[in-house]
Amino acid sequence: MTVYEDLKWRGLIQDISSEDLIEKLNAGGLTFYIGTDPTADSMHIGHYSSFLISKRLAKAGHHPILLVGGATGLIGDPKPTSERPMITKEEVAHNFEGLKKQAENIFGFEVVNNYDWTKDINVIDFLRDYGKFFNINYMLAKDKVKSRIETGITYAEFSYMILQALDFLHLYETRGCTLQVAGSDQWGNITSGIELIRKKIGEEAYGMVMPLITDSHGVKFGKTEGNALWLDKNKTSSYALYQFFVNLEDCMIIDYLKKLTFLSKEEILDYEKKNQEHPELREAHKRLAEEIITDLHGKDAYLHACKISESLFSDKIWELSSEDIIASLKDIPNFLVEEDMNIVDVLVNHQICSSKREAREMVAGNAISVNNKKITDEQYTLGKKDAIDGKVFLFRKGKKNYYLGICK
Ligand code: 629
Repeated sequence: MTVYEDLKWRGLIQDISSEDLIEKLNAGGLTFYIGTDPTADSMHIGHYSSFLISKRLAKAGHHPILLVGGATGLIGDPKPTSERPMITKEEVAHNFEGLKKQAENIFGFEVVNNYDWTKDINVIDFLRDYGKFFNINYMLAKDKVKSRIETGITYAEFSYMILQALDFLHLYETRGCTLQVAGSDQWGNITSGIELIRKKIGEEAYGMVMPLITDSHGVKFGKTEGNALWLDKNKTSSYALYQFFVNLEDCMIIDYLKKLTFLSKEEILDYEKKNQEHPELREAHKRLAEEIITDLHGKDAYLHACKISESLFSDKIWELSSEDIIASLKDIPNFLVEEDMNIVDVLVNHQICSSKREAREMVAGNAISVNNKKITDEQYTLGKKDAIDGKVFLFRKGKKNYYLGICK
């Protein structure tokens, strides 16, 4: 398959600005860029799914530039629904450093900062050298702006597309960057840049956008229960990533292998067969987890996450360290447990059960275990001997309710 055919097969192309781009993608040798704004000090799995295109195109012989928007981050790309709160210059600068380091470590490509060339443009020059090329009707027609006319959009966010267009022009003139890539929500910003380059210097530039990866209900990938899946392992553990990947819907897993890994078409079709024949083995899910966690945190981190996942909910939990258990289960309810407490009191004091009666019923009904050991005696006293490393209690109530108790 050609580069373009492979990207199409993986479902990674939603739109291209010109058919001429197809041949150029297949030939290699283009300088392209993809950007992100420093809205937080770590990228999340959504950024990863978009920025992975930089590795794909680099493998195809193109030259990547990654951009972190130290300038655009101060303004805010308008969201379709509402105005972004202004974040401080210090916060943007802090976030910039975090993202720059992450982008370099994960993708290994050059990172540029649009603050470097935007900071020197005064307002008169901005309006004369760039604003003069943007017709208001053109700007109002952009989807993200159009959807905000009713609810209101400030002049700052309205002007954002000019800043991103200015970036593309700057990288075109200084780096021969002829292609910008992004997720589909960036189409309007990218075409603004193509228009500015055409109008100002009479040259043709190109844009390519990918579909935003979602689950089968259209919910953005990684946006589960509000907490983002951060690429920084100190924010989201390898184990938490592992759990996310192995619990993905069967119906989406092959699509995710296409979009998020470098496995070949043959390998992916083989996983499709395995997933159809033995979905319970979750081989496709585990391979997706392996590819991404290895890329992000390294092979050892992946193997460790596997071990924890296999041990945590079985007798093998006693082989894990208390640090591993605490680090892996940051997202479940956790609390400090006094030593030598009656089991019923612990269950009620920490809201595992809503009453002493429920607690006694659960204990008698074989529905309570601590570190994978069933407790059936309501007189039982929980002590350090029951804790992993004398420190950690993993409570399980019923089939799937887990709570983490840490000895005081
Ligand atoms: C200046 C700023 C540029 C080029 C791009 C940018 C950032 C862009 C943006 N991107 C999103 C972000 O920062 O807002 N205006 O969160 C996000 N991007 C990755 C994908 C995306 C996009 O980081 O392109 O489509 C979603 O993953 O929304 O000169």
